[in-house]
Amino acid sequence: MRFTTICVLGLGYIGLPTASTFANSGLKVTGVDVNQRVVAGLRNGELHIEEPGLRTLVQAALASGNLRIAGQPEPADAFLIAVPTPVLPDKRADLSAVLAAAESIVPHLRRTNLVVLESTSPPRTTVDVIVPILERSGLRAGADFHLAYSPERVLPGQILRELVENARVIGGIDRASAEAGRELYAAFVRGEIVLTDATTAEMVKLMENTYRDVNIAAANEFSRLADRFGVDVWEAIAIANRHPRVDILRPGPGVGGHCISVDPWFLVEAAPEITPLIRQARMVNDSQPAHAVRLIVTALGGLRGRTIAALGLAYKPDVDDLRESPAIEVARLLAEGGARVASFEPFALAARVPGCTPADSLDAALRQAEAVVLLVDHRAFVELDPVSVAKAMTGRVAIDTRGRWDRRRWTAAGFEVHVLGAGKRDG
Ligand code: SAJ
Repeated sequence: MRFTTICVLGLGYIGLPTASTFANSGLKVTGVDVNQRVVAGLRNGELHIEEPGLRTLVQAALASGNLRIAGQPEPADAFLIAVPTPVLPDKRADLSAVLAAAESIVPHLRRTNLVVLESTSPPRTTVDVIVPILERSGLRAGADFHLAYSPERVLPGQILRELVENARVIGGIDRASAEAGRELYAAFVRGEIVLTDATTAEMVKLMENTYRDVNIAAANEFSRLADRFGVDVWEAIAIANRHPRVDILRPGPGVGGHCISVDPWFLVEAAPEITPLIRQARMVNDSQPAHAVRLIVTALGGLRGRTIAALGLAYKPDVDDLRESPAIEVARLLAEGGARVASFEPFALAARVPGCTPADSLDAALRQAEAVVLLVDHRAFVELDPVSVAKAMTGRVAIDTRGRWDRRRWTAAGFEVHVLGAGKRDG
């Protein structure tokens, strides 16, 4: 094995599980983070992020002696950059963490090293941005050291399994770099390892998340059309999806998380004049919280003084992640419109939304409520018993922005039920 030591820069949702998995596969890993609180916490076995199974994985890696946590990089056979690339308020990619990480490697770079960028990045970042930085070492990319781009593609909530089982794309700046990447990741990847060039690998990552965003935007627009034309979008999608070449995703209150709601902007920024569809899809999904609020306004005949229990604030089911969450935006808009909103997020009880009162239990959220709104389809919310919910509330209005509640059961329990995209009334 050519790689025995590896330095992982960035110990977040991707870097930490990746560093720990390499360590548990027998490599000597230095996990680096610039945040001193993260470094201090991890040295004591304390995690700053939530992901099923991650604590056990990290503790095993630390206990084995193969994972060391540090504040700066050290010489190693391979360097892996897994730092965040958020978007700025004007939707341009913020590459500052990637640049800083690459610069921090320069003093330690040696002949035959491999450097891998994993952070989601605009097309050509590896060849146009990373190469010149690393060549400040005096070494030549390709001739002296290997360089590759390998996107992470794991689903939050299932990171540990997907890290190992998913197909892994490795794009080298040349064939030898891609081959070196394959040798490194073969330490733990069980899925297929596909080799390509660096810019193709960057595009693959952005295309995957953009495809999903555009598909959800179509579903969201279908939900608006269904509301307009008296059609139940859920029934219509279920029927359309029986077509062998159609697979429409689910409408909802919008698209959140730090991936799908962010990555398409990298393509729009890189080539605005040829990406009108991608930009428009982003705008449809970003305006969907306001559409959900319109549904609620119609259902309640206005917002001022109405008491609403908002169920869920996370960006998707059964995670604690609140980043870019459309549920938060809906709750905020309801409060801004004058409603008295009790918000309840069982996975993040400390979550706060401007203008809303956080509830520490479902009962506390429902107590004063005339309306209950499903914003996140956490399993516990989907499985709620409408009869018990009715007993806990003062009113009988149920609004489902996720298309998950059984209308007949909720109606039978005495609720007036409104579902996003269900323009058609029962019958
Ligand atoms: N959503 C809908 N309707 C749907 C599916 C999702 O409204 O039918 C919403 C969700 O509620 C959520 C958002 O979209 O707000 C994104 O959720 P998600 O589960 O689709 O995706 P992420 O952001 O958690 O993870 C994605 C994944 N990408 C793809 O499935 C193509 C994951 O594999 C990537 O690794 C991850 O982005 C990433 O890090 O880029």
